[in-house]
Amino acid sequence: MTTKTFGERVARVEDERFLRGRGRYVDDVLPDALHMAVLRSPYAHARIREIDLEAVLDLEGVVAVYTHDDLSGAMAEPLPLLIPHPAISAGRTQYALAKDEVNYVGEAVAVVVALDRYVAEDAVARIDVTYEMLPAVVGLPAARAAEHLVHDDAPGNVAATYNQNTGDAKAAVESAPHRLSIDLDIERSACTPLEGRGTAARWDPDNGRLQVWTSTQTSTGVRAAIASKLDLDLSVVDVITPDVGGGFGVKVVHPWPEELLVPLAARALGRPVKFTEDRREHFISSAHERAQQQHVEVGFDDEGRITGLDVEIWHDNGAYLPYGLIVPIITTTQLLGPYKPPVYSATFHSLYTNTVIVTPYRGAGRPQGVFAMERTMDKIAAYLGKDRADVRAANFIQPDEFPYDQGLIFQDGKPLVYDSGDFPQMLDKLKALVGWDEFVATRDELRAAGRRVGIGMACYVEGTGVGPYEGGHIQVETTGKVKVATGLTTQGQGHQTSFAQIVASELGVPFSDVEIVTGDTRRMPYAVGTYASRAAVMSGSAIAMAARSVRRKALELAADALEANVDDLELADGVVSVKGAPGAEISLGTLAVLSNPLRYAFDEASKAATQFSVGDPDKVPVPEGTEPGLESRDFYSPPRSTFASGMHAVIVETDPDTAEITILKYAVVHDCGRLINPMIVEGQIHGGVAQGVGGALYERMAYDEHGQLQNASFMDFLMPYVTEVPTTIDVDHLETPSPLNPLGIKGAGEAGVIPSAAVFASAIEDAEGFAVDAMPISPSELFDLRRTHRPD
Ligand code: MCN
Repeated sequence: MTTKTFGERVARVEDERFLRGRGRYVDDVLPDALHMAVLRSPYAHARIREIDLEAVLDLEGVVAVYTHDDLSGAMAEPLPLLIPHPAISAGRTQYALAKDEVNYVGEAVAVVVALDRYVAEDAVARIDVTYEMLPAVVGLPAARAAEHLVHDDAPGNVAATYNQNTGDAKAAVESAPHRLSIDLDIERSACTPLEGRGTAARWDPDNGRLQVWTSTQTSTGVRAAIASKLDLDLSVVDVITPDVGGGFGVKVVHPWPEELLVPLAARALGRPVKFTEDRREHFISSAHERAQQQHVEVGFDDEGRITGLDVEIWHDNGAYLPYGLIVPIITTTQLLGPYKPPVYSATFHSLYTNTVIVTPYRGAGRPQGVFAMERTMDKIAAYLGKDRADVRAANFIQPDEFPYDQGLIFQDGKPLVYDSGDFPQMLDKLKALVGWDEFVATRDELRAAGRRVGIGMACYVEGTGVGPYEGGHIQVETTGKVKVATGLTTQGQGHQTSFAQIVASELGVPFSDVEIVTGDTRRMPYAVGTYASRAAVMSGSAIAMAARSVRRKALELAADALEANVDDLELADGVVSVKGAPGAEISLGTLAVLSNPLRYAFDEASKAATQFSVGDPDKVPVPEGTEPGLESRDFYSPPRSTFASGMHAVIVETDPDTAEITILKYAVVHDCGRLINPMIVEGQIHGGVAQGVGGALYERMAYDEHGQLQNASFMDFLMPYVTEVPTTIDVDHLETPSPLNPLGIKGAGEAGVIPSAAVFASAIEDAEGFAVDAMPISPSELFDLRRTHRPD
């Protein structure tokens, strides 16, 4: 029996297609489309004096050229600021094509549509723009100094300053038995999905319909933006998300200029148009994240219990603010992790710089918050001469304290309340998994033998499954196959498998009979998207609810057909049977036939409709009050976010000469409530850890003082290879079910990356014996740090 697959390690059904090269990405659709190429600003800050198109218009193969002057109506207005917040004092967003001014290298200035990409790129190179250079503000120190401004109407380069607190933290720190002041620094990094951004569009003038394929995490968000910017009814715009080669946050919600310009050109020209981003464009014109400077004041007692925590953060939001304050709000609210400081205050300053915009990147502000909190824990332990695990344990929220209200407002505007968890048990599991006590006991021996080894740990919580809602539609075909649609998109998370497991288990059908469709507005027009580790909680719950409705309906139909009571029926493996009456059964496929006013039966062998009738004219085919068809559409809206949690530990060895950092052991204990598919969750964690290794040890966006990105290619941006990622990542699960949703699940998609910077800083500091307060720390940075701390 394959029905009860919830919780099983079912192999991912989507992988065979990908492994055989049969994935279908945006660049594979509309092969005969015209190509769009983008002229991007070569300067970080400049006024546009003139755009001369003369050398382009006559070029053979060029079909159209657009600058800001060619845009009208809503398209000529700035792109939306997605999540407004009252604390925003200067909320600037960019135009689809720059108007008068450019604010980062890579900002779109003009587009060319041509017969092929070669011509389009050649034409872009011939556009002659006269710029008047302005001083560029690059990096947080320059933004804070505010000697120059990115936007004239943002004094001090401040987009927003915002405080949340649970009391007078300064006073609490000052009156504490012990106090520490800590300064921390985190660099910019980037998501770098292997497939960059891409959009293709086709306009059907006869029906007035626009079809758009785009590599997005939010097809309905793109659809809404296109409809409003191009002044179209929502119902005439279809957005279809084909396979997406990774998103990691960069493909969420806010419409990219190209996602609007491609449909605009397709409609204007009456021909299909396509844009495919190259790697350099991705680095200089999509989005980055992570850069923050942090100052922590902490007061604590002799046991290491925090009595007051006062944090100030300077957050680099880049040249514009498409996402409002989401990232710094997440940093400052989820910084507290599994701990319960009695008084907490966090202030952040979101600052403009003349660099690529900042939008949530997997973990979205949490890695920075965890860095601040976990560095603080390690420093308290060092100050008191205590074990780092013990100091953490002394500050934990206890299992009997859930639901635990941190007294803050979360990014969704709701109170920050942890729903469930067990941090002491998690710490015990982590220590056992990594061999914490054993390593600490033998560490000195290893060091005496000349080895620089160190161990570190980091803990975090993650608010997952944010609202407002997500939907699921389930339809049983007359063949007995089950078609499921949910509106959010998929980028490699294994939704086709894990959602099918939910349906198989809830409905009582074979796993192999379930087919999942995601991210197609034709199938599910109402949806939000895949971000914030929300798909399992949101779509998973909606799909489960829809499956339960279909199951109810199937049992009612079967009761009628089999002349039995619903209570006497059972549904498994796609067949409803009367308990204890062998042979009294009916398949879901037949019930689907019976639920249809126009009845036809399907012959499995001949694959043909064998009967066709209008049924019994005196009898409605489905129970009274329900719609025809064996199907249901349900939506799930959570009362608030559910909190996943986790703890990571790593043992590292650093080379005394080259400062190379080798990972000897990496261990993860994770709690995402009930596991739908432990193998998929572990895959997500492994992927997150790999991404975290990159962020902690190698990757940074290397801007020069003029705002030119020096490493905008995979030759120079050090993404870790398989040689840098640990071959074994030990994962253990803890399941504290969420009381907030029907399946008891919490999200898992970002978990692996969240504590990486903190856990590596902890371990490298332990190995080297000096403070590691800036991330990333590549071998060359470690080498330099050694020189500072041990000049001999
Ligand atoms: N899952 C499960 N049991 C749980 C929780 C989750 O089996 N208790 C499964 C889910 O059913 C799903 C997967 O784990 O198959 C991840 O679920 P979830 O935590 O809901 O995360 P999302 O599906 O919403 O994915 C978003 C998350 C984010 S925010 C980023 S960024 C990210 C990530 O997922 N980007 C990814 N993982 C990625 N993985 C790939 N391959 N590519 C990306 O771009």
